[in-house]
Amino acid sequence: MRLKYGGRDRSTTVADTIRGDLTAVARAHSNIALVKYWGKRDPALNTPATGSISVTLDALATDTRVSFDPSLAADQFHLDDRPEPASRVSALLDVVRSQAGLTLHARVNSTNNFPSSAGLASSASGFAALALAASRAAGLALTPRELSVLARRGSGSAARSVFGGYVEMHAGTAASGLDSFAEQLLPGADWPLSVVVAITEPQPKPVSSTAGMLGSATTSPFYPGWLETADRDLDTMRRAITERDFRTLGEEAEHSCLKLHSLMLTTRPALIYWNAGTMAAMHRVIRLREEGLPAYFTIDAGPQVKALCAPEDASAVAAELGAVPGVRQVRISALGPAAHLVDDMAPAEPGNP
Ligand code: 2P0
Repeated sequence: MRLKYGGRDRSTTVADTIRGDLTAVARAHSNIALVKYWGKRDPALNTPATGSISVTLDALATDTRVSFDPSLAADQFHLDDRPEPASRVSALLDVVRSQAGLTLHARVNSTNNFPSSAGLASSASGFAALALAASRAAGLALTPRELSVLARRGSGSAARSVFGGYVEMHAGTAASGLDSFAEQLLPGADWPLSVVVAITEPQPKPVSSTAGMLGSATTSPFYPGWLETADRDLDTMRRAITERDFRTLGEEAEHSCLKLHSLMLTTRPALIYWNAGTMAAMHRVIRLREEGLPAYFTIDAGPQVKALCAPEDASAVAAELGAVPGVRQVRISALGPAAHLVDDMAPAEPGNP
């Protein structure tokens, strides 16, 4: 039986009507990759060409409310209280609707407690929160692995933000994409780590990761080398985490970061995400090590620098990075939890542009 609403071309099934108010609110935390993802195996299913390893960040979070609503003629998406194009959100909602046998459109409201689209992985926390809120609002109870597969459809890095602590994403080989998911390697509490985030530019980045990585795969002469060395990097990082070997973790994270940016710099047109503050912060981290303060840098598809260090060194590293010319703001993050449902959304962070 199908019920029509308002005589228009929107319909819902009886199952829709017995699921309560079809609303859920979820929180997911951003993550930073220690071994980076850059390149897709299947762009349609958004499977990555290589695996990756990340840590989930407690201080950077997205809250997302999803309400399926029979009165809507199209999906609506608001980010930090401003209307945004809903196409990528709708694509993920379409997967949820098809799994749940639902035809309703949804109202989606998201807030980030950090600048969006500026190399702080807002798509990771955003799509992980959306996957959890949308699947629950639609009445689905997915396993963490199923949730990770769903989040990956929205954004590759989002598959990792489903989990807390140290997380590995598996590239998978299946044409279905069902073996391309993340899982936890180690809870954050088992090996506490701090990430000092040095923000050099809060404005959105000029080239999206999705477009950038497609360009790298087709134009950078370094892309074959990137694919060839991925498994070795993953093995070394996995071992460093298992053995709680901070020096190897840091050295490998810096290497993966610099290899990623070599790939970006040799893409046509070139992807130059760094600014002068980025460069100055990298050199400062190297000098801190020489001066006896163990810290290692990593940088994503943006100009922000993240320094990895022991929790007891975090305030000293933050003070040093905060004094670097071009660094506008510094945040310290511990390792964060898995994506989870919350009662209501936190208010948007004041000053978030
Ligand atoms: C990472 N990044 O591993 C790498 C390092 C950026 C640099 O994952 O196309 O936004 O949505 O799957 O997940 C950013 O890529 O890309 C990213 P899509 P996503 O964290």
